[in-house]
Amino acid sequence: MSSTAGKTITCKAAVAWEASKPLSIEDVEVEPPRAGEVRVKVTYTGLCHTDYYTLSGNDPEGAFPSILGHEGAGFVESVGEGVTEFKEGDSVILLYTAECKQCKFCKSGKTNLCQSVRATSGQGVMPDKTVRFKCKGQEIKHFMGTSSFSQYTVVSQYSLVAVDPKAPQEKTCLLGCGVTTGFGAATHTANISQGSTVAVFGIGCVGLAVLEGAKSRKASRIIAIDTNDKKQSWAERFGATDFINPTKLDGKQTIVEKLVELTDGGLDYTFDCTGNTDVMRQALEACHKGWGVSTIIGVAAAGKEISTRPFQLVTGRKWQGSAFGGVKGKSELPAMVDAYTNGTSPIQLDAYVTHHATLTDIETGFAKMKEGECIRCVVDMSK
Ligand code: NAD
Ligand code: DAO
Ligand code: ZN
Repeated sequence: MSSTAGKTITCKAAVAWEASKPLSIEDVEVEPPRAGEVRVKVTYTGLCHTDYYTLSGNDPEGAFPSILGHEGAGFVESVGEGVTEFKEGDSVILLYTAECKQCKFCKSGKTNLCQSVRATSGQGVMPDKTVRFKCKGQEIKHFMGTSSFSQYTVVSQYSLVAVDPKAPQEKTCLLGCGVTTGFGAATHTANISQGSTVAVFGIGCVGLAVLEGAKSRKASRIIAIDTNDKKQSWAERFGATDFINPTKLDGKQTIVEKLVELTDGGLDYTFDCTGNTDVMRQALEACHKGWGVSTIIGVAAAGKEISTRPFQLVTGRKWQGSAFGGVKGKSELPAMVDAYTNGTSPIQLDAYVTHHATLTDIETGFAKMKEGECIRCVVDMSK
């Protein structure tokens, strides 16, 4: 048993004291895990736009003060009463989309949206409605049931999965959100079929992973669309056959008209990976009449609504959404990690990491993310 088991651990964490303020590196106290919980030593975490979105105060579920971060990997430090699935030293990936295998949602076989801890994780508390973090005598909220911006975190036993310990956590942490989300949206939610045509709007981490999913399904044409020309070479490297910058069209055609012309009536599958509701509409309307399916992955700003003429749907286009790519974390991530370690994965996981940061300079990492040239910044939580 670890020497820290059963004791409160004091460690460093990036605390979000209030919305729109920089994260503050603090000494935090992390209580031992209670029944059904696991305490994890976080080694690496990716920075995702959702962390920034919540920090900006735009997330209706955002609660402060809190410890953000949801794309994390690490080792189990200790387990609470009744936990048999994990032991000290297990290499794990945190799951902001939990999987309990027992709730109505898990058992339905229709969705990955486990509800076992959803109500409490959305409120920034553990399933027993209390918190495990304290700083300067104040209680600190959890985030998405993960809080990976702390050197130690406590999560529900449903919010993590054990994976091959040989796999490098500085890479596998990315499977905790962006990469799995895009790849799964293509291969699970949309279930792209061989020979089909695909358009991906927004070529960040998520969009690149959609491209890789489409390529793995042998789509015949994969059109990447981004307002940033620098994304062209990225898109091509990840499987795009074409790249369009919609701001560089000659003015005679809209992006929808251009796509419909290029694909003889529209695409079989489109994806929004921007979070922009106008783009979501473009993605839907660029679908082929009768069968085109558009998948929304992007998270829109609070209060935004989508619209289209209902006739777009009456005439056979389908609009759907995807969270965590429709992937069930416990059931599916171990095999995705194994494919990575044995070299058979269709996902170029290493290539997504363009920037590095340390916990102490996590704010620099966020700044890089906002500059638009960063695909993913991975934070070393030990420094
Ligand atoms: P990102 O910012 O790295 O990438 C977005 C890309 O969209 C950028 O390259 C940007 O240039 C491009 N873009 C912006 N406006 C555009 C426009 N009008 N037309 C075409 N391209 C445009 O973001 P990311 O990390 O790849 O995440 C993408 C989205 O997915 C975000 O909204 C994020 O919150 C969301 N997300 C959703 C889930 C989920 O489970 N549904 C999970 C993770 C992330
Ligand atoms: O309500 O059951 C639920 C799940 C809500 C979580 C959906 C997450 C999708 C967007 C998150 C972005 C990345 C963390
Ligand atoms: Zn469940």
